Amino acid sequence: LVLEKDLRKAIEGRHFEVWYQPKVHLPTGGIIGMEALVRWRREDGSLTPPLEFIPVAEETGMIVPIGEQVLEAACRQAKTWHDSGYGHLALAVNLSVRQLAHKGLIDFIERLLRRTDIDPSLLEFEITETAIMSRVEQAVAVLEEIRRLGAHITVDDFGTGYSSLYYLKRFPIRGLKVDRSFVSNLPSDADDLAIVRTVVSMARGLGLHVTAEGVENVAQMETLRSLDCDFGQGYLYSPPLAAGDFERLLETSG
Ligand code: G
Ligand code: G
Ligand code: NA
Ligand code: MN
Repeated sequence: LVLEKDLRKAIEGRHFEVWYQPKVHLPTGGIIGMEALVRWRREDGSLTPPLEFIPVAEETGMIVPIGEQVLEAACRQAKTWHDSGYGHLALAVNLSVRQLAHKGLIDFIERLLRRTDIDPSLLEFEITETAIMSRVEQAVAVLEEIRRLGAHITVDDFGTGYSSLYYLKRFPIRGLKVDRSFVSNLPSDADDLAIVRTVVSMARGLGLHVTAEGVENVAQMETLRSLDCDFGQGYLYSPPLAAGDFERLLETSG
């Protein structure tokens, strides 16, 4: 309850920060974009990670205004980076079940795209398969609206939830993000190796991109490259960074 009350105040005061983790093109190692990840800056200056407040925000519906603040800040930041000559960086933003169910979502995104004037095709929403499957018909309608606006959808934490191969064919998605639990024991775990190889092969056949998350070492990276995985994200490249630090990373990675 204390957390809930503090969260309400944080929404009013806009006490959230957006941090960015680079997404890397595995064959070349170049940064192609970033995932926006929310953090809560407390009054004592400390930073509260999403896992400590997203569940409550989700239960109470507060994820809707928080998500709007995150999306707005991230789009403005992406626009600033594009205008500063950092290239066509893709921006990935997470969407939860409650946000998908919120009636105002599409209007909000549409207005935001107009206000910030960012290229919609550079905006990508990460949605877990669990969120999609929790109310399939409603989710499909929202995904189709997002596509109509020119933005893209990636299935997050792929392989961990309850899902159906049927939706990969039917839903307007661009890519799959292989959950880090399948990446962490590469290359020694033969099962994980087979799973990632199969996911990549299936994705190829369906015309989808594959991103591996949780890439922490060179052996994992090389294995993912040899499996023809498109993109990687993880501590090997960089942890999530505050905007200023991310900008320095862009400068040094040229
Ligand atoms: O940044 P970190 O790895 O601690 O994030 C933990 C979890 O919180 C991730 O699963 C991520 O998807 C989720 N998360 C982070 N930022 C956001 C956000 O802005 N909106 C939503 N809905 N989830 C987020
Ligand atoms: O899928 P999700 O949106 O939860 O992923 C983002 C979360 O994963 C963030 O909380 C981030 O801090 C965490 N993360 C990012 N890279 C790595 C990594 O290489 N290893 C591990 N264990 N966690 C990571
Ligand atoms: Na994500
Ligand atoms: Mn994930």
